[in-house]
Amino acid sequence: MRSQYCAVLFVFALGLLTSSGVMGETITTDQNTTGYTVASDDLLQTEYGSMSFSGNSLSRENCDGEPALRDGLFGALGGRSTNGGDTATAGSSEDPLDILIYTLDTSVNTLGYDLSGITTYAGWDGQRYGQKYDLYAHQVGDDASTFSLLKNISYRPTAIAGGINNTKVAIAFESTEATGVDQLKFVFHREPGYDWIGYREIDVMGVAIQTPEPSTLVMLSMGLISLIAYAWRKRK
Ligand SMILES: [Ca+2]
Ligand SMILES: [Ca+2]
Repeated sequence: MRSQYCAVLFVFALGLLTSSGVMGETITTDQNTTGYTVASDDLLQTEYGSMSFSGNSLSRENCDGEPALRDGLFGALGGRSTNGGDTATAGSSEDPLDILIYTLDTSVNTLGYDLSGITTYAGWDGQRYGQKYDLYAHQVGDDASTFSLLKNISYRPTAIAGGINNTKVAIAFESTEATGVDQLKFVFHREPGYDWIGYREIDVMGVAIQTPEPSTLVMLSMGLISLIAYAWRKRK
């Protein structure tokens, strides 16, 4: 009896922790001078629908602009176009802010996607290697303007001397944090003294929410009806 009581208390405590957000997303950061291998099979590439951008520019210094963020390449070290970088510059100004919205394809996966994580990469031959943005998600069925804040990212370690600096920010979500998602919004910020940052890739990891097959639904309903009938007969 005592162990049952403890088990109930444990489950209750776990529920409280989860609902208060204590078990929220985890952030891992990394910095190097050698570059990163990025994903080419993430949702932003396999389930890309469309994108919209408002703000200043994602192609300062003749950089490649938005397509660089979902092409599966980190690109040559150095970032700016003259170095052969694969780069979108973002955070040009705070007025107006650079805002990028990605819409995932929900023509087949109508219930949206459960996200497990988002990883962003930056790199430059000077000081524009840090990352600073706010990440929001929109869920299937919500009003067009309803986005919920997932995370504020601000990561700019001291430069590794003598090297071309690159950074990686990996956000891992709990299973219920980013569910039924069909749009992601990135609001980019500048860093003091550096009006834009050289982003290289945005990898969005997750799975499509499966719509139950009609036959599965019928079988489930029949099973449920049988159970209710059995319970009812037993009571009598
Ligand atoms: Ca990718
Ligand atoms: Ca890229």
